[in-house]
Amino acid sequence: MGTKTVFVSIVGRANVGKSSLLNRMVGEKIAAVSNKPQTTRTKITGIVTKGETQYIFIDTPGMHKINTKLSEHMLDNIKEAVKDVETAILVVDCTKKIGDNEIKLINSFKATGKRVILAVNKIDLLKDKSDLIELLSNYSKLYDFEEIIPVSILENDGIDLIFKALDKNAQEEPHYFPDDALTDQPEKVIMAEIIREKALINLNDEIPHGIAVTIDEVSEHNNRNNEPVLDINAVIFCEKESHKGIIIGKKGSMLQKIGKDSRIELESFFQIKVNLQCWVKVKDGWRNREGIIRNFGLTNK
Ligand SMILES: Nc1nc2c(ncn2[C@@H]2O[C@H](COP(=O)(O)OP(=O)(O)OP(=O)(O)O)[C@@H](O)[C@H]2O)c(=O)[nH]1
Ligand SMILES: [Mg+2]
Repeated sequence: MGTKTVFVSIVGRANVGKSSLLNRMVGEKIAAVSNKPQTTRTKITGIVTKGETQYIFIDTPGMHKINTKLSEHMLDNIKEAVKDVETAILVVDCTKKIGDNEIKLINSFKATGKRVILAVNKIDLLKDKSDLIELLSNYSKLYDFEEIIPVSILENDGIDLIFKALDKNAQEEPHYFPDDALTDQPEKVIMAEIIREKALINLNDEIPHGIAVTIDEVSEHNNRNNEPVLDINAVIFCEKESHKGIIIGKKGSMLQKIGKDSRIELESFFQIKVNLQCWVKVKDGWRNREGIIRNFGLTNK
């Protein structure tokens, strides 16, 4: 049997559901998802092999206006993902009008003659599906999309149609990853992202954007019942002393909640008991400090 491979960038403005789509396609939760814009900060690769075809997805940060050094790196990641890959999925939110971010992305497709599938997401939010017709027609005037597919990633509606559309773009090539691979992210990055997602989900307002998580130590020991336990030492960084207080919460309650939610997902992902220690530290205005951004692994890889 010949093997086929297709590389696909997933792009779109913040909060439209790109990482949710990645997780759906891969069939496992590998990318952080939250209702806060700019959840994703780097390129995240998700891999699915179905029969002869390997699909390699590159999730990207949401397209946005630059406001920090970190966001410059995030935009570089998007540019590179559009440039390097022949096929893209543009994800848009069906409840939002076409905006500058969509226009910018479409212009970059035009410059490279990209093959693009338009996934019009969140159709579960529409009471009247006829509202879609005008939006789909407006998008079709902007670019010669290979296909325009209304989807609800939340309700797993239309995902099979995206796979079908991608099959047309698969090339006769060897598979780049083992057939059971899900992602190329190192385990420590997956751990840090799970914790950052739980912090994003639990915290309000401006704090989430200033959070970074590092995993300092991972080791394994056997508990009294002789079961293996993964010991994880994590640090949640924030930008201000006042934010540290909020992340820790009254009598440590917020940090406990973030830690508990994280532990449950870590145990389910890694299929092992987890003992998680989370610390909170301040790094003043780190999102504008190049060296720290680099240390956190958030520069363009
Ligand atoms: N109602 C509805 N919500 C959805 C759907 N897909 C995703 N969402 C929600 O939209 C929010 C954003 O989802 P993400 O997958 O993090 O979006 P993203 O495009 O990766 O966002 P950034 O990484 O910030 O650019 C989350 O609260 C999701 O649960 C959908 O089909 N319907
Ligand atoms: Mg995302």
